[in-house]
Formats: sequence, structure tokens, C-alpha cells
Amino acid sequence: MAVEIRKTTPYPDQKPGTSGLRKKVKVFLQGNYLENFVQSVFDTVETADGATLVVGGDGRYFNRQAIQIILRMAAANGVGRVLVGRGGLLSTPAASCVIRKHRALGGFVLSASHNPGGPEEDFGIKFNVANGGPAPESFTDRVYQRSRVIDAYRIVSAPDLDIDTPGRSRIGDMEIEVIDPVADYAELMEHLFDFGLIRSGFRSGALTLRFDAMHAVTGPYAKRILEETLSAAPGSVVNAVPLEDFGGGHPDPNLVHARELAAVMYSGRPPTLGAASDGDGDRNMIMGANCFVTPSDSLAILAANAHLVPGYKDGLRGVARSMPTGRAVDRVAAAMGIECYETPTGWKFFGNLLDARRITLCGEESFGTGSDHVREKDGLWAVLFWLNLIALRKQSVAAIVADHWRRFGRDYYSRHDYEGIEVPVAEGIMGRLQDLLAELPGRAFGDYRVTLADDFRYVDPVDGSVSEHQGIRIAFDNSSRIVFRLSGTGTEGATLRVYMERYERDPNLHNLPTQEALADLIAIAEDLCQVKKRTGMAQPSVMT
Ligand code: G16
Repeated sequence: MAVEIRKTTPYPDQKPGTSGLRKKVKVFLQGNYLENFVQSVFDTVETADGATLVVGGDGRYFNRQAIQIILRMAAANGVGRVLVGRGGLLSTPAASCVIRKHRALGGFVLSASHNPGGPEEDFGIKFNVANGGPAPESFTDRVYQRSRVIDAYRIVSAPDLDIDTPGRSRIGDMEIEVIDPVADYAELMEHLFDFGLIRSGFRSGALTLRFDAMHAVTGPYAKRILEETLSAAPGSVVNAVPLEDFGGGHPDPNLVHARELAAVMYSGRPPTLGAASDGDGDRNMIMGANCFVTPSDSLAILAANAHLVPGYKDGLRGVARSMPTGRAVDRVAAAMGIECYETPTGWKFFGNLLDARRITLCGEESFGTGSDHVREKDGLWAVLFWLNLIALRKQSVAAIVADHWRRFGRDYYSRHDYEGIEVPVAEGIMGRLQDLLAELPGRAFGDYRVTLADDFRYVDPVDGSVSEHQGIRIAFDNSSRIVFRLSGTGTEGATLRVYMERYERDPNLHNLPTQEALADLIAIAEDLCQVKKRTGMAQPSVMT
């Protein structure tokens, strides 16, 4: 099969963000945009000769076309075998699972996660390495450098392949196997959780569920595992058919975008557990009857109870959270006498800690929780973990949360996002905060005295690599904290994220409305960053 070497010219903007390259579909459709990025990855990988590659995505608009291009380029770059999810589908955690199980060189995961899909919306591509996790910064930096000078890409001519029928086919010497996207992942879940116990909970009616797949990739996984295998009542999984535009919705599992689910959970007869997942299935939102569990609390609760669940019965080696994530899990780690690592935002930073077996569980405030079972965060895994806990403890979600707060205290937590800010204005806000850092320690804002003000710098404890400028941290003497950073996943303008948390030990004060409990910090944050004043926005775009 003749390999064509086609000339191309570089694009200046192919620097991967927090999680891969995310752009408007229109950007990916121009010239050789996708081809340049894919070739830059192949040029960065030492050799793809004869190796196995995994390809799949969240089913959004352009997923299928992108897969056909990647297959033809893989054949031209010497790949021996490609595993493709049927219909082009593979959730991000399932892709990680398949890469690990089949000892692949890595995989292309096609997704812009929780960003909307469709011809006018977003697309994304990310390369995961052999451990199943997102490529580390040292790799993505080299991909970016390559993309700035690339002058040719390799491709073969071949008709489009059938990616909807399981089975094998070939392009030249390269074999393509269309696999069931759910099978390997479902098998892994069965090893981690007590499926028998969860199944009896559903069968007896003690356990009821509403899982909102938001017309994204988790639908087929949730139907198979929750309804078909675990006997959740038919219809427990809603919006289960993946659509190219997610039904026009925003597949972001939070109280704003999963509002249908939230309405059910605050209605007269809510199920025991309410949950939602995002575009590519790596995020999760957990709710109980009249109760929302913050991702930071969820991580802490899973850590505190992990030894009760089969996959973690030997206990945890350590835990980690991203820097802006609430510190509830730190308290659990301290009580257990295990290490708690604080990493920059981005799942890729957990990879080394997991590979070095320093941690077992990790999570982020951005609705991501996971463990050493794969190298991505995992939405459905978190839902199964909660189902297992509820079935075991025979308590409601609200009761489990309240018990946890009684034992460890409550960390009130909220993130305020200001979206679509003009980039120079956002840079001005961050610049002002930088300028304030030196003078903040010791300064009082009412009852809050600053004990630490810095720009977070991470030194990876495993390989010593350094990541600078990972967000502004301002801590106060009453165990409160404010963090400011710019999102690295948006595709238009800039998004300022303001994270606030306050610790409360007194059980009589554990049931205040969150925004009320954080009112002082919200005012201090505005005083410091002046986002409302500088943008004219009266309110955050999203509060979680
Ligand atoms: C990605 C990363 C996460 C990160 C999140 C938000 O998630 O994998 O680690 O927390 O983005 O990042 P930012 O605050 O920079 O927008 P996902 O689900 O979008 O792949």
C-alpha cells in the first residue's frame, strides 16, 4: 500500500490545554488541521511500528470523520493494529482501560468533554500514552513544538472503513478491529465492586436510581451495566442515546446543566441516588434525595469508606487532589495516616503518582474522581462506588454525608466561573493578583487574616518535573481559602474560576446554605480580583 507524503504548513495554535487540543469544529475543518496534529503525535512517539493503537471518542460531531483520517494516517505511520470502539465510541475511562488491557502504545481520544457539540460547537483530540493516561506535559510540549514546524504528513488512500460492525478488516498491513466499547470496561467494574449486593438492592427496591447520560457517551455503558447487569429498573438511565450534538444540551454534569436531574432529586419522590456524567464519561455528579454532594466531599467520602468495597479492601496507599479541590480529603488522609498530594489541575498530573503506587484514589473539584484502576477519571466508576456504599451501609446519601461531616467537619465549598471574558481583561485580573501576592501575607479582611499567598508551583515528587503558575492560592488563619485560576479547557475568550472554601467543625453549623456560609469569602474574592468591576458581570456565569 503506497504511503503518500503530503505537504502541509504549520498552524500556530496547536498547544494542548488542560486536557488535549480543544477547538471549534470549524477550526478542525480547515485545511490539514487534524492531520497536522495527528502527525505531530506520530512524530513524537518514538516508533509506532507494529504497535497497537486505540481510537475512539464521545460520538460528537466530526468524531466519525476524524476516526477515518486517523486510521489512514496510522496505516501510513507503521501502526500494526488499531482497536476502534464500535460506532467510533469509547468513553475516556474505557479508552484508558482498553489501552492498558491490550498493552497498546497509546490511543487517540476524541472529545471536547463537557463542551457542547455540533457543527458550530467544539471538538477535541487527546493522545493517551501506554499507561492509559493523558500524555504528560513533557510529551505534549514536544507535540506542540513539532506542530510549529511540521511540513508534511503521512497518509494512505483507502475507502472509509465500516466502524459499526464488530470484527476485523485491514488497510494494507494494518489490522483494524472494531470492538464492543463496553465489554472490557464492564468486566473491570465487576472486579472492583460488589455487583451481587448492588443487584439485590435494585431487585428488592431498596435501591433506586436515576442516571442522566446527557445524550453523551456513557449511555450505552450505563444501560448495559446498571440496567442489564445490575437490574436497575428499566428507564433508570435517561438520555441514554449518544447524539452528535448531545441533543443541543451542554453535557456538563452540574446543577446548572443537569437541571432536569436536579429537579427530580429535589422533587416529592426522588430515587435513592441521582447521578450524571459528561460528554466523554469521565466526570460524575452525585446527588441523593434533596441533597447534592460536592465533588470534593465525594472524594473524601469515597476515601474514608474505600476499605468496605472489594476493589479497595486492602486500604489506600495514599490520595491526591488537584490544588483547587476542597481539602475534605486531606482530613481523611490525616486521620488514616496516609499521604495526600496536591497537584495542579489536570488529570495527567495524577499519572506519575498512580504509576509509582503512591496513591490509590484521586479527584478534582471539576466533578472528576478516580483510582488506580485506569489512568483517567471515571464517571460511572464513581456512581458504582456510591451504589456499593449505599447498599452496604443501608443509609441514604444525605445520611452518609452528614455522618462524614460529624466525623471530620464540613468544608463548605463553591466554585464561581466567569465565562467569556476578553483575554486581555482576564490577563489583567490575574496580573493584579500576582502583583498583590507580596503584600498579602498578614493582611486582615475583617476576621480573615492571610497566612499564605502564592502562585502554585508543583514539583512532581516522582520525576522532579516542575509546573509553574498553576493558580493563585490565598489561605487564611481560620482554615479558609480562595483560589483563582484561568480555565485551560475553554475554546472562546477566557474563563476565570474562583474557588472558595471554609472549614466548619461545629455540627450545629453544618446545614447552612453554601453561598451564605461563604458570603465573607465571596466578598473578599471580589475585593481581591475585581472581576465584577472589570467585566461588568453582575453574577458568575456558573456556580457549582
Ligand atoms: C479536564 C481535565 C481536568 C480538569 C478539567 C477542568 O477535564 O482533565 O483535570 O480539572 O479539565 O479544567 P479547567 O479548569 O482548566 O477548565 P475534562 O473533563 O474537561 O477532560
